[in-house]
Amino acid sequence: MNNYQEMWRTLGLNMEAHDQLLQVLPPTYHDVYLTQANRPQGMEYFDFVVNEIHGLRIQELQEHKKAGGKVIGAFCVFVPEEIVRAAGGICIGLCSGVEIGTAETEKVLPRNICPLIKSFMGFKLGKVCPYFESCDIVVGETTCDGKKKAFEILNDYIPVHVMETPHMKKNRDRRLWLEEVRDFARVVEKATGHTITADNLAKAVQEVNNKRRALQRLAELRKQDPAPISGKDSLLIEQIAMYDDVARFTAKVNALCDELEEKIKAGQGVFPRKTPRVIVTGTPMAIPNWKVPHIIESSGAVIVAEELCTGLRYFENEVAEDGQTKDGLLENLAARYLGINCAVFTPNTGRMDRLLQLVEDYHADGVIHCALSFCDPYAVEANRVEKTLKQHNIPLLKIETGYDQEDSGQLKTRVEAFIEMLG
Ligand code: BJ8
Repeated sequence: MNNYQEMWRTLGLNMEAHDQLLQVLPPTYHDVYLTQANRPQGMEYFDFVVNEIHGLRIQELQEHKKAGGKVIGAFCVFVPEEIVRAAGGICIGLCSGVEIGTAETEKVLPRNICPLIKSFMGFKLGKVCPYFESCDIVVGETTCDGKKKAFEILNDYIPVHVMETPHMKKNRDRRLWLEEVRDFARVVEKATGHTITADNLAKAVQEVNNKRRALQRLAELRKQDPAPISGKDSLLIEQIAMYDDVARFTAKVNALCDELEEKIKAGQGVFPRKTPRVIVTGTPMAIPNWKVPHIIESSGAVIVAEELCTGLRYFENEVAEDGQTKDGLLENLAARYLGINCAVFTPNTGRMDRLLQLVEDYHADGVIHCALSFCDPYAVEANRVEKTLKQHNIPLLKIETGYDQEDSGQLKTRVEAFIEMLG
């Protein structure tokens, strides 16, 4: 990482704070990831990506920028990355999964606000994220109120384009969302200086669909018992999907799936057969937030699916590839993205139906609902999840937590008791 000091300085990072951040990651990663037994060999690539998290990928972004390319940051899986790709740009998911720059952040945001919002503001104000500092613009959305209002403040520090995401899925909401997608295409064209055409958009749709298909293939393999891969490793892959090079990432996930298919044929897995199987649902778990999955998998269960935006919601629906014109493809994009079951929608019955289906498909023994502290949409919707699962006699554990480790012991006790009950 020392080779990158000059690059980080040029990006204007706060070198002292950045060094501190980089010192925390390796020991945590070692404890959470590298101590797992029977990890597939294909995880080596993803370990390498984490090892180079502020190195090689940032260098690639800088080379892209030197050649005249633009980098666009996003915080939500509603942002259609295909549009950025079509215009020759790179779309990066900005992580927001760690407590950072709290003192600075609390000068502009209330203390008691969702840690994800605090985190992205902390990264920007503290100048510690080379991804953020590589972005030409970032894209916000009007999903929850906290994010929506925080983007007004963020706009003081970096240009922010906000997409109006509807909160219902009626026909008039669909029309509004399509207009937002068309507007976004115009914003991206202006920022990149490249015209989006039917051809470059069709190509981008196909490439991102291929990434989704690789992730779907991985998800499909996790239906097996014994589980061929841990939930923690799967989550890591889903987190990396947000910022890695699309073609390379797709190839690496497919290579990993080839290996897992062989292991399944040989009856091998990472946990013993009949290990209690859990589905995790709730707010996104942005890198490096591995707290709850680590607690679950070190308490005797395996996570078999994530009904999360860092999970199935990101890759489960593809964009229809049959659009003949640019506008036809934009319509297909708008339709696909409005299928995401985020808790900001009312009613959000699609999420309940999906959860029931997942429990059946993945032969899950129980569900853990995990909401970030102060996240009203998910904490309140937990009630609907509870009611739905109860009607079908599916055990549920509800957790609300932040990024700090203070409640880890207490959470572990609750998770262990839940898993024991499942067993
Ligand atoms: S599509 S889940 S990525 S909005 S956790 S900031 S909701 S207070 S992140 Fe999300 Fe898009 Fe929806 Fe997915 Fe607000 Fe809740 Fe915080 Fe949240």
